[in-house]
Amino acid sequence: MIKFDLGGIWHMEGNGYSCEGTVPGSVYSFLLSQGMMKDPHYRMNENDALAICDGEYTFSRTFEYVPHGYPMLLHCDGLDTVCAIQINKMPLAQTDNMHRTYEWDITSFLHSGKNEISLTFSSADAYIKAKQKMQHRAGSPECLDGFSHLRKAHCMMGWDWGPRLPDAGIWRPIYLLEKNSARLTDVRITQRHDKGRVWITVTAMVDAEAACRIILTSPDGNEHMLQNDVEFEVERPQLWWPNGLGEQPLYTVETNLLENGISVDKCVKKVGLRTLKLIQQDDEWGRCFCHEVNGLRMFAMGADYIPEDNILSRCNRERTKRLLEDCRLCHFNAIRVWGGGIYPEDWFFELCDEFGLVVFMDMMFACCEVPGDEAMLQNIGAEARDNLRRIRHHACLGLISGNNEIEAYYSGSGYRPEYTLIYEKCLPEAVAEVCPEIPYVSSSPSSGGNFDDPQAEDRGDQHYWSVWHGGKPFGEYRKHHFRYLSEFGFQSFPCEKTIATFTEPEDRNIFSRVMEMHQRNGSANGKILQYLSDHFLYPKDFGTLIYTTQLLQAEAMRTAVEHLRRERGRCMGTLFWQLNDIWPGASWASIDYFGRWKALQYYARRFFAPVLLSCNETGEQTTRPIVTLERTVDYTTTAQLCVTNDTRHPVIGVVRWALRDEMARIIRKGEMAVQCAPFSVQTLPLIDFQKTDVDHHYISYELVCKGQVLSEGTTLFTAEKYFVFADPRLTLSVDGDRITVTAQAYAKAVEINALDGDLLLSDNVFDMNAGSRTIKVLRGDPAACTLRVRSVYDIR
Ligand code: BMA
Repeated sequence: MIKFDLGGIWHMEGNGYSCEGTVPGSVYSFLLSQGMMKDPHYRMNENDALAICDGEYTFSRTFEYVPHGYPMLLHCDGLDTVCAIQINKMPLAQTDNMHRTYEWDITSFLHSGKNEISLTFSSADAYIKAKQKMQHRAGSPECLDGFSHLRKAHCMMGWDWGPRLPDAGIWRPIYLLEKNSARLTDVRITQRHDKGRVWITVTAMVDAEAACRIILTSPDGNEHMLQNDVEFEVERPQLWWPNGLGEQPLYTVETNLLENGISVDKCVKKVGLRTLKLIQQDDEWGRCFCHEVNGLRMFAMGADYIPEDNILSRCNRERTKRLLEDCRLCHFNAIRVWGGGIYPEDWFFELCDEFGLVVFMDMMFACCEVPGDEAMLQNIGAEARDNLRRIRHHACLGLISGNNEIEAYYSGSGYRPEYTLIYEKCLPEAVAEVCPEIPYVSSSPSSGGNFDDPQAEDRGDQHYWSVWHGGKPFGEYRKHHFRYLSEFGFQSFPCEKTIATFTEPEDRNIFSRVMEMHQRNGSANGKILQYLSDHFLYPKDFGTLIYTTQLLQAEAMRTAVEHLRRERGRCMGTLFWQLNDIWPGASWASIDYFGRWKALQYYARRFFAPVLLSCNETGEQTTRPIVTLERTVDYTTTAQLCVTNDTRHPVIGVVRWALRDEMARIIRKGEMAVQCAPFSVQTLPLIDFQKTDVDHHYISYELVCKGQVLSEGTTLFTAEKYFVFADPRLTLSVDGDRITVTAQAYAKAVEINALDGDLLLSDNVFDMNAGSRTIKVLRGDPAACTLRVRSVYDIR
């Protein structure tokens, strides 16, 4: 097989535009690279960009061809989406699914010398509008109407966190293959584990008579020759574990197809040796939902992942690597790929293998009624096979779900039979054929199928949105007992540096036209203000408001995660909505479009720590405090501290707590011995503070093991707005890569803010009981930044 890459410079023509650009690339990436369109993320530019995609665009280039008497194949890894392909002006094929790979024999279209290939993309919006007219299909209201008719990443049509930028183009590699030899048509790697022993089988499929040479290289470099389709026992197998539970050793399987001893085709894959099951067994609380790795039931911790950019050619391995590294840094051991985007690139899975992130992947269907006619089912079946074949060998791939929220979405839909055909027949059939070893559930949230109560709390994974969409107070999380919570979230605004990239100074008010353009969840600003009024004093300016929204978000997620980790055993997973952003704007993300951590990501580093000390308190704020009502209502002020140990080792130490005043002076204190077995929870005796002065008193707590503080925090008994904070007179000093903060009084959510640069810190947005605290700079140069520090005291 000889490969001729057709990537590189192409010409694009259409809709009044004519320019050169780089393939893989798209209408937007071509026009942007030539300065022919404005940045669609800036101010209101999205509107112009949307209009640009209304037309038809032809991408073309020429290539030399010398006939050698062998067939020539055209291979396209991704065409987005409604596309007609011509070779030398002769129609070759039409495509309508960006998630598929296509290949055609084009030999008869070619002549010796210069040949031309052209791909004409027509408007996706026009396509879905025409289909929608014939048959109406419901879908998320933030999107272009009718998006479910086309197999194009739904979120390119808009979402409640992203713009409508339905780009078009050649979004993945395109190349020619001269078929001068036999070819590897498939390489499948399976594992068998039994009592610590592991066998690997590599099954290479070839389209002609030819020999395969298969070499297995262990993580320490030892090579072994394998026979095709013959089980091989791996010597001293090194098992792959999720982050925090062990190492991530990877073995390389290199398969060469030989003709006369020469390699004519090659496939290299990395595998991790592990078993990774989904356990759904009846128990005292219903039915568990839990990943089991190498026989160990793990508590999944992480977030939901969406596409990283509207312009897909701007995504790359480095960007994804940084994002996933940041997950690992914050103790994530799992990540869910949400179903309204794209099947991620190979590098995403390779990095999840390396970093130990178990992937819970939706197939690419979200919140809409996808038609289930014969042609669509065939299209979807092919799409599923293409992608599952590409990713199935990855150690990280732990669970596949048929869709995001569509089962729940169909409660009143007349299209239920079609739902069943797609998610309960077509997709599971593809999984059974291509990768039966990977667990499949038909939907997230899951019910067991057949519309059997997808919202049930006692089984399956759950999406819980009564906090946020339902407007319920944060304390509501504690009233629920989920088995695995794969979505729950709270919005915030990105930092001012990020807002500055898409606004002018006059736009910097959250209700301005430009800011609202970058807030895609219709009722969200009202919600933010509602929750703000429950918790904080009214922020004095835009910057303080931004900081406050990030605290609300972080506190909401902390309340939920700490509760779920206290319920370890009954609950076995918590993935918050959402990890990242597709553009700069308001959203549920913990890391913004530019990779900047919001307060939530720093909180996650603490609330996902393998050993967690958390506090389940009662106080005035346990339910939504309405001053006139609740003040007259009797409430208790108690605290129940709890240690969650998600490690293989027992935690033996002491928990120290103190009731303090606003100056952080100790009023009462105590300590309790802790002996918490591996993978378990120890709930400590309830501490009753009687009628403490909730406006002036708070509690601090820390877990100390072998002289080291493993986890710590503070808790108020009232809303932040009522607590009478003293001015902590925060100061900062920088010494190399260390930053020291000092506080003269209790300081809540102390934020070190680099106004003009980007710093990643070992900790940030933390509470201080007065005194000083030194933080390490993990990324960036503090000497080159103007630093500011603030805390909840400054919200007024
Ligand atoms: C969920 C997700 C997304 C959405 C989010 C916030 O249910 O599946 O569709 O962005 O809620 O509304």
